[in-house]
This record gives sequence, C-alpha cells and structure tokens, in this order.
Amino acid sequence: MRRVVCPGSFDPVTNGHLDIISRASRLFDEVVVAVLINKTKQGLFTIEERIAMLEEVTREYGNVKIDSWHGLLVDFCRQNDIPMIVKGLRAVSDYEYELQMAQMNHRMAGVETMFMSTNPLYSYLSSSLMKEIVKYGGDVSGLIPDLVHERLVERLQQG
Ligand code: COD
Repeated sequence: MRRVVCPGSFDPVTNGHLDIISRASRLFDEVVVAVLINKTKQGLFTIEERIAMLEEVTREYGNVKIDSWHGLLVDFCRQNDIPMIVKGLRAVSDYEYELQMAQMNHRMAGVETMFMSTNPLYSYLSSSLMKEIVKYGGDVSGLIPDLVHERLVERLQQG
C-alpha cells in the first residue's frame, strides 16, 4: 500500500492545502494529513478545531485520513510506517527551508519528500494571509472552503 503524509499547521486549511491533498490522493493509496502541534506557537484554532475542519473538507476523498502529532515528523512517519512526505512549493522563498527539512528528514530516517508545484490559482495563499484579510472584512471567496470562511468570521469578527 502506497502511503504518504501531508504535514502542516493548517491554521486553518486553505484551498492551496486542499489542492495538494486532492492531487496526492490520486497518486497514493492513502494520504494521512498530519496536523503538527507546535506548543510554542499560539494558533487561532485549537488542534481539535483544525482537525474537524480538515475532516469536513476532505470527506469527499475516500482515501484521506486526518491525524495529529507532537514531535518530529519523522517519528510520526516511523510510527505509522509512512515512507514519504508530500509538500507544496509555492515560490522560491519556500524552497530553501523546504529543501533543508527534506534533507534532514532523509538523513534522520530515510524518509523521502515529494514536492508538488502549487496550482497557480493558489500560489499566493497562506493561512496567515487568509486570517488577516478576513479579520478586516476582505473578500477571500474561492480561496478557502465556505465552512472555513464561516468559522474565521465567527472567530475574528465577533466583538
Ligand atoms: N499551495 C500549495 N501548498 C501549500 C500552500 C499553497 N497555497 N500553502 C501551504 N502549502 C503546503 C506547504 O507544503 C506547506 O509545507 C504545507 O502545505 C503546510 O502549510 P502550513 O502553513 O499549514 O504549515 P507549516 O508550514 O507551518 O508546517 C511546517 C511543518 C509543521 C510541516 C514543519 O515545521 C514540520 O515538519 N514540523 C515538525 C517538527 C519537525 O519534524 N522538525 C524538524 C524538521 S527537519
């Protein structure tokens, strides 16, 4: 069975993330989306809320599973017997850090990283930008799933 992990913070999931997840789901038997817990970084949504949104927006893909992890990604891979990581590359600015992590993950555990070029429709998207725009009432239609938009509005525009 060919399995791959798609890791990230997903605070919250955007259409850029979803594009990578859906393309990976056509190439692999199972895609495990792993929400990495970073205790030093205060997120807008809790890990449980991020998982719930990911579950709802990936329901249509029969072979996508959502999980979470605290610690090194390679330990998650070892524990779940996953030999490969899939990442989206948005721009040259992503490349250096992503390459460094890919090489380190390979050095630590022999885990491979596959890079997918971002769909140009979403190459400028990030979760942080979506939060900032929604906070000030900007238009993000087509860039995040509707249910994520609703939850962002609830969280950022109340009070
Ligand atoms: N289009 C396509 N892909 C995208 C887009 C977009 N618009 N936005 C994001 N992505 C992809 C990128 O590949 C990105 O890596 C991934 O989605 C997740 O994005 P984010 O922003 O949700 O998550 P990040 O960048 O905060 O996640 C970083 C990780 C948590 C994956 C990384 O820090 C990690 O692996 N941490 C675990 C600890 C560890 O093992 N550290 C040692 C590494 S060597």
